Amino acid sequence: MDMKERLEQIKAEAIRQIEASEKLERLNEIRVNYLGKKGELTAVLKGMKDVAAEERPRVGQMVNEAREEIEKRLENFKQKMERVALEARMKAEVIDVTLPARKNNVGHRHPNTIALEEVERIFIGMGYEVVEGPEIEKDYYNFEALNIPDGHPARDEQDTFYITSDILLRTQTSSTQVHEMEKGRLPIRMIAPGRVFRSDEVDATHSPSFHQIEGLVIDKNVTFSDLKGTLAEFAKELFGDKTRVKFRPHHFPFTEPSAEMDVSCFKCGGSGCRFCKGSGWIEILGCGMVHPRVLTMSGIDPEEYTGFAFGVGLERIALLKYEIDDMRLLYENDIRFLKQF
Ligand code: 2NM
Repeated sequence: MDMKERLEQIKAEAIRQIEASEKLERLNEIRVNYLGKKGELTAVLKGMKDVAAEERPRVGQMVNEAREEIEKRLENFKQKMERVALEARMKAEVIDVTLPARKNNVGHRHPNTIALEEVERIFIGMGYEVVEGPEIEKDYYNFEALNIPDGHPARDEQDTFYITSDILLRTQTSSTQVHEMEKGRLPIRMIAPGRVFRSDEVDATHSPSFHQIEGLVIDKNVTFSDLKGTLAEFAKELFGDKTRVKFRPHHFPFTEPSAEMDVSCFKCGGSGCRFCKGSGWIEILGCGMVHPRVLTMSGIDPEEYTGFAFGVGLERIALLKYEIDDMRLLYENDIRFLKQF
């Protein structure tokens, strides 16, 4: 077989192998087998010594042409393989932008939190400070200092969770206000929001743990008119500009005089509806002028200073504002419920 035939054969076999390969690795093998140091074409060059001298340039050129042809075929086939692989990948990874988006279940602020932040915003706007205190209290701060002495019905063990004989879970956040009064920094304008505990059975309007916001203002010359003006403004900001208020005499041990405040029904405007049970009014909070004994016990001279205080249930506000008819919904934290507000 002459040199030309041999080269043609090598080239044809290389091309056959190239076109039959299925992996990039295989192309490298072929490159080594034919073009490498110990490859077939190199072997042909090494056999040049057996070729007549005048033939050598022509044979050398033929070897070079064969090498170039094989290299070109290798490169083309490599590119073809990569193109096919890319097309397969694009097909596999295609994104259908017309599919509906996956739902993102993010959390949601609780109606209590929304209501609390609203109340805080209103009082902060009137210059009040927000103060938090401990949920576990001494009997003294929860009862004694608030003019609820031993034997008072409000201390009834049926209502209060006692931890020891003189340590308990607070039943109201006024304990926080006693701590504040004891500090002796006057005047005071504060609200005390927080969790309170009472040994109640769970139903649509009761829970053993709920939240209160109590307010306290102490300064010289604070009067019941200040109380009325402040709470009327609070009601307007919370329930709307047209809201009217009325005060009914009441009794609390820690205030004298004491009252309950009603707001005109924000649903019917006061004419009477299902929401206000036909009365046109909705009971909203308790309030009064801080009892002189309460001031005295915390080291404030009732001859020099007077004050008013009030307490509202946070859940009550959330239930009213968002028209929720069962308090238990507020404690279940079902996201389908929470995300409505
Ligand atoms: C209420 C009603 C009336 C009240 C009293 C005090 C304190 F600490 F100054 F004595 N804080 N909050 C108060 C007054 C709370 O809740 C229905």
